[in-house]
Amino acid sequence: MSIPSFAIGIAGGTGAGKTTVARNVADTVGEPVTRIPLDNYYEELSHLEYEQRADVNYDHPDAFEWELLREHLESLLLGQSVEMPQYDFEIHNRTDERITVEPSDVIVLEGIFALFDKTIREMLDLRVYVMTDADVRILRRIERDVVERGRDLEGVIEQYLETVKPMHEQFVAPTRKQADVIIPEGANRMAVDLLIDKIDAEREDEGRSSAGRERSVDSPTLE
Ligand code: UZR
Ligand code: MG
Repeated sequence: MSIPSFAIGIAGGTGAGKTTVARNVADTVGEPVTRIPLDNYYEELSHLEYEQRADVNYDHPDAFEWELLREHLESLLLGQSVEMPQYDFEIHNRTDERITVEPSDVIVLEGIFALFDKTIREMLDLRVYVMTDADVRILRRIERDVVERGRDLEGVIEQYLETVKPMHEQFVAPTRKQADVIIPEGANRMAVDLLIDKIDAEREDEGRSSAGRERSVDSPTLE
């Protein structure tokens, strides 16, 4: 267990390629990286029926349990493990299991609202916004929801127009102004390399750089 030396936040719209960037950073750092997917911090909704849960606006900041996320990020930054909730998109709810997540040298917080909360932003060393055209994002979103999450096309389109798009414009897109860096497209090798250089420089100060490790950036995947 270690006290993390670097925390990075990766925000951006749905389908922007946040997960790909987070995974590339994790792979390139070479050592275990502690990933915090914001999805795991959707509010517990067991008191609602499935149909009601399906109608929740998951693109609104109120859908998240911010207090728990703040607590967990703070604990990890202090070198303490957390019991992280797990989210199941098929049932629109948290699962019963929690997973023990240990802090490691680098922490990566990833999700549409990774840069939304001021307290959380201040805990991060580097704030990144992945900016990808809306047409590319919706195409990826359709593929992911239909192929991987078993949703029907009409439902995905309706949800996109009714909540995803307006909430993106109102709440997600403005957070790019809170970013230190804006990455065009998820699988942008140069951008990921620059991020790694920055992370390495900070960690070198603490004597734990991963410099010299082989770099690899894979293509975007649907997640
Ligand atoms: P990413 N989301 C669901 O579709 N169902 C849920 O139960 C919880 C979340 C979606 C959410 C948002 N919105 O657009 C997306 N809707 O997950 C964020 N509607 O995930 O950043 O990986 O696309
Ligand atoms: Mg993702």
